[in-house]
Amino acid sequence: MNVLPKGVRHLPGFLDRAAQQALVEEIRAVVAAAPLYRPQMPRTGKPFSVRMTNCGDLGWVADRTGYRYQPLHPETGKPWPAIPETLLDLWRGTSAYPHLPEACLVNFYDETARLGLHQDRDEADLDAPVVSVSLGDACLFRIGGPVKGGRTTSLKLVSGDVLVLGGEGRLAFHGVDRLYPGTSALLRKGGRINLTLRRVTRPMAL
Ligand code: MD6
Ligand code: FE
Repeated sequence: MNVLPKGVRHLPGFLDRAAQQALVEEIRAVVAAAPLYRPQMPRTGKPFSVRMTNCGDLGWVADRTGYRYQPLHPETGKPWPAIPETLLDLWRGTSAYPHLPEACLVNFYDETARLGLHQDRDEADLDAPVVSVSLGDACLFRIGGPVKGGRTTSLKLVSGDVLVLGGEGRLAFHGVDRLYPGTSALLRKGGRINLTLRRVTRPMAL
C-alpha cells in the first residue's frame, strides 16, 4: 500500500460529475478572461510543457527572472479574474484554515505535458495548506517528503479528486510524471486541468 506523507490528504471523487462539469464551465470563463500562457524556467528560459493561468487577487507566474505572485497577467497586463465561489466553498470545506485563498493557479496538461518534482514555497504563509482539484484525464502524481531525493510514492489522480497538502506535508516534493490520455470525457478535447488554491500573504492577526 502507498502511504501518503503526514499532512497529505487524498479525497478521491470529492466532486461528482455534475460538480466537475459546472467547475469546468467556470474555468472556461476564467481562461476566456485570462488566457493560458506558457511560463518559462527561471534563468534558462526553458518553456514549461504545462500551460498556466490564474484567478484571484494574485497569480503565480514563472519567467526568466524567477517565480513570484503578481496581481496582473504577464501577457495581457490585466488583473486576474476572481476565484469562482464554488472553489472558495471547496476551500472552506477542506482547508481547515480560517482565511480565504488569494490565488488559484490553473494548470493545463496536454497528453505530453508533465511537471517536475517541486515544492510549493513561494507563499509567505506556509501555515495554510495548498488544496488541489483535478479535472479531465487521469495523471500519475508523485509525492515524497520535504527533502529532495528522498523516497516518493505515486498515486493516480482522477477527475474530481481533491488533494490537500497541509501541516507536515505542506513542503512535500511532488510532481506529475505523466497523463493517461483518453481516460476522461469531461474535457471535449481531452487533457487535464489542475487547480491549486493558495493563501499567499500572511493574514493580519485576528
Ligand atoms: C498537478 N499539482 O496536480 C500539480 N501543488 O497538476 C501541484 O503542483 C500541487 O496538487 C501543491 C499542492 C497540491 C498539488
Ligand atoms: Fe505544486
